Amino acid sequence: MHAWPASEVPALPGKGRDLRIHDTATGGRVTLAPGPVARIYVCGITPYDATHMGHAATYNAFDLVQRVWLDTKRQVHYVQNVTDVDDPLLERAMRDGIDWVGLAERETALFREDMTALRMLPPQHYIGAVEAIPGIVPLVERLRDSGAAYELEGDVYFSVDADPHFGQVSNYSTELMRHLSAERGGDPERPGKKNPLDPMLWMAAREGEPSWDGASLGAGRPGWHIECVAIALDHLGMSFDVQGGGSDLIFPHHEMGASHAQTLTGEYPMAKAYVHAGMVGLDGEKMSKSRGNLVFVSRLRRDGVDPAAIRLALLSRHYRADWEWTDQVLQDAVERLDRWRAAVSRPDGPSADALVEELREALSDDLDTPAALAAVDRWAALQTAEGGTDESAPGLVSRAVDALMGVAL
Ligand code: 5CA
Ligand code: ZN
Repeated sequence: MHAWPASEVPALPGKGRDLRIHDTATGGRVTLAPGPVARIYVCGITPYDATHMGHAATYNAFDLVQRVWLDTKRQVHYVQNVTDVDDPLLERAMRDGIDWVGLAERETALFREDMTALRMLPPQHYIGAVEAIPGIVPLVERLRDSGAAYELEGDVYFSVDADPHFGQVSNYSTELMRHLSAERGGDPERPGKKNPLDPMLWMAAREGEPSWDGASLGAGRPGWHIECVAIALDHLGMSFDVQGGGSDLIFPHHEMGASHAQTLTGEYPMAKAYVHAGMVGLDGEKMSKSRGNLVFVSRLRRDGVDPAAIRLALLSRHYRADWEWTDQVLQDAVERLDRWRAAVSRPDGPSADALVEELREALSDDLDTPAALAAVDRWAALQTAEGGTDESAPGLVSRAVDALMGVAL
């Protein structure tokens, strides 16, 4: 699959700081010191509806991770998937009486436009589940042949007990895992499973549903977690720097994915940090396609909202917080954008060298965007109140805000 066009990332004077970021697995902060190429996998969309503010907030967080790395003069190797075949997508296509392939293509195209408008950096490898199937089948066969997976009425399940590290991403209790498994696509009640938590690796072809050649597995389609593992291992290998997604992916998705990868390779861990963004809600509930309480990026764009204001709205909340989208959040962002643009449009201003260092410090400190915005606010207020004589300052502020936060002033 093709991704979307990259917006340019201006180079800043000096060098940024190594990223310190909260890791779900250890429950604390880790300092990531990748080699010359930092490696990141971020779970992509299931394309059955348009990009809402929750998605955008999550992708914003992982875009910032990359901008901090780029500022340390590293390269970034970024991989993202598209879950272009899965139960929710097939169910939506069925409900609306439309072709599931067409639905996935249409919503993926819209996602690319939203990401481009928001100046999110594109992945180098943007891979659909369907195109990953030839790589998934041999992995499932290997797991089965090594005894880490088993068949049940034609379907193939992963045995969580095969991984001694199972449970070490989420650190959730068995009871909570069971509850979340039922809620998020698992089938803990199905009779015949070795462990109720075991997730499906390969689903045998069902009447009326699409299926693919699975070699010795028989015709069918892949489970959700193995999809991301196959793509990540293929393009990044083990021990990549960041596995990212929203906090609703901690369990089962990232827990199971890590177990699949660790069992396949005998190496631990799959990722050096498991990083999760908080949930964005609307009217007291998590914004979600299945609940239908959505504010779409594309809708706001059609209504004439500047994408830079949408991005500033996302940046105004810390990525790990759960927060509510409101009209006020957007209104505040629109006003901030106006203030910042007025401040950088003057020919000179107060020196911005210290501001660049403040931004670097805030963002490398677990992506503290509220602190970063406050620092720019202070510079803009000083510019408005007193002005300054540094002719390079307004341009430097523009470049820093773009390079580190993806906001074009
Ligand atoms: N295709 C899978 C991942 S492999 C999937 O979860 N797709 S998704 O379309 O449901 O979500 C895409 C990303 O947006 C995930 O990282 C998910 O955690 C995140 N996300 C979904 N809803 C919200 C929300 N309300 N707030 C913040 N992030 C969200
Ligand atoms: Zn995923």
